[in-house]
Amino acid sequence: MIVLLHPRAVKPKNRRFPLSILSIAAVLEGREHYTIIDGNLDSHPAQTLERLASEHPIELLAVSVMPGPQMVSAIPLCKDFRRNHPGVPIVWGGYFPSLYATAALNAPYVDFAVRGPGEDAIVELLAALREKKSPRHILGLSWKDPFQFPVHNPDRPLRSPNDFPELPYHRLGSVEKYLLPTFLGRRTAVHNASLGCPFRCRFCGVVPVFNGRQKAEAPRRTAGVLAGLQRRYAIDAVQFYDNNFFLGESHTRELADRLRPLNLKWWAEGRIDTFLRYSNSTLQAIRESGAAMIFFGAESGSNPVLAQMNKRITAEQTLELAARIREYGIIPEFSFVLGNPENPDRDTRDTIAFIRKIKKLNPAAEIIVQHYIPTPHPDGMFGNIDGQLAFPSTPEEWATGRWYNFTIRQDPRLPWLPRRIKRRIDNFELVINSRWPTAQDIYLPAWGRALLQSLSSWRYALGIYHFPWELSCAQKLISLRKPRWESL
Ligand code: B12
Repeated sequence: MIVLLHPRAVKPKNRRFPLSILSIAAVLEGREHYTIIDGNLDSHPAQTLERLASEHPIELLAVSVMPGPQMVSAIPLCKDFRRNHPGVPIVWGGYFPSLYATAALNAPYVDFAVRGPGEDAIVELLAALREKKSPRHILGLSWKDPFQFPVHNPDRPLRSPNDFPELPYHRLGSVEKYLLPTFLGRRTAVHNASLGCPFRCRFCGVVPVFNGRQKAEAPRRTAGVLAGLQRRYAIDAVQFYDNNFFLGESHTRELADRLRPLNLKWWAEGRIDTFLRYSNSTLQAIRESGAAMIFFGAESGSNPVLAQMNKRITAEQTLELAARIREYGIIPEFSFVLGNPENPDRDTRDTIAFIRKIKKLNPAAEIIVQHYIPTPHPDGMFGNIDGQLAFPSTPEEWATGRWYNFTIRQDPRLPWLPRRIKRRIDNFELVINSRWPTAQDIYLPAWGRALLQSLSSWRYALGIYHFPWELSCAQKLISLRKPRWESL
């Protein structure tokens, strides 16, 4: 039997379909004897793993590992499993091994690391293990050769999602437990209508994983999958997890037209320039298809900084979009990356001023304030910081407080970001998120919203952000949802 393990990553109320492991399950379905353990649902995954091992011989443990909490959960599970079953190979896939393949392989309990797409890689790895062949030919695989450690096979080209079978949701056991209420609806599903992204922004962790490639699912198939979920499980909303949801206008138009009859509310991530190129009638179609909120990487209010990031948009386009999208009643969620290493002070001031302009044009716009947290980048990291940061060389080191806080973007301790500027960024974030508490927090009571707004309005009006201790206490009391912490 093959065990597909999705270690715990989120709190139960944020549980969603584990798309990564379901994508792997899709290619095994009907061909292999496999089972899924989802640590977001199963609170004792180690026991489940041992129970399964006592019932059936396990041939391969395949683990999906995202940087951060999921990697931290993966370590003890894999360590114990290796100790109890030393002969069973363990493969890691997902963003962690894709970005840090050597660090993953430095763990004695990781034998193989799959970089990038995993559907073909797992099938080929199983065949190589069974035939006792070298895995040298498996694209996107990193592995341990006793004579040359580690071996990074060439990257795997991205294939279209249309080439693979649909996801076997029923193999999750209790599908109901994944369809939880969000601001979009009572039963929210998640879906990927494409994989990868063709842009090469120099701050983005997606570039090294998909290497500037994107492949989309046919709109007919996307709508078919969602219609199936609606029929079987009565979904009423969907969050698209695509890195870059909006493609050519005709593709988006077809998708919108096909989604419309489903009456779903949806959220997705798109590019400002792409969206601006669409005609008014396409924007209307997007709205009528159920778009409630769209996340856009605005990143900065400075054109030279945007150019340095290789973002390929301008600040003027962001302002134009903020105004134009308002007419369609879609909430834009603009994300910013603050703290340009070359001049973090000026960058922070300029971006804060720019965000204030956006809020004037469109007060409903939501603002996500990120510190710039680099990931290795094939074109060189934004801010010319190559060589300034030595990334950890093992999962254990990534799990230490210093690097864990870096990954989860809480306290990244960046050599170029003085504490006082970091504090200014955090304080501004606290003020703006209190002045306009996110519409995404369905658990926030009306009194809580009113309290945050009244406590913060003078600060925002006067531009006084320092020492917002009263807001910090109020947010703790109310435990306001933080979309940034959830990376969406
Ligand atoms: C959904 C999501 C989340 C969810 C996770 C829900 C869950 N699964 O439990 C939540 C909201 C919790 C989350 C949180 C975080 N996330 Co997140 N998240 C995403 C998002 C939007 C989609 C991931 C996804 O499901 N993709 C769809 C599947 C099909 O693709 P995939 O995962 O890449 O899987 C393919 C391959 O990787 C591979 N594969 C994956 N697993 C396996 C396993 C095996 C065995 C094999 C062989 C192959 C394989 O095959 C799959 C099919 O080809 C991505 C951005 C994106 N659009 O990809 C960011 C992203 C992955 N997240 C990221 C980050 C940083 C985080 C956080 C650390 C940030 C934070 N604020 O703390 C946290 C913590 C992560 C954690 N909890 O452990 C980064 C990672 C890169 C980086 N910068 O380090 C991304 C890329 C966002 C970004 N642009 O920065 N996230």
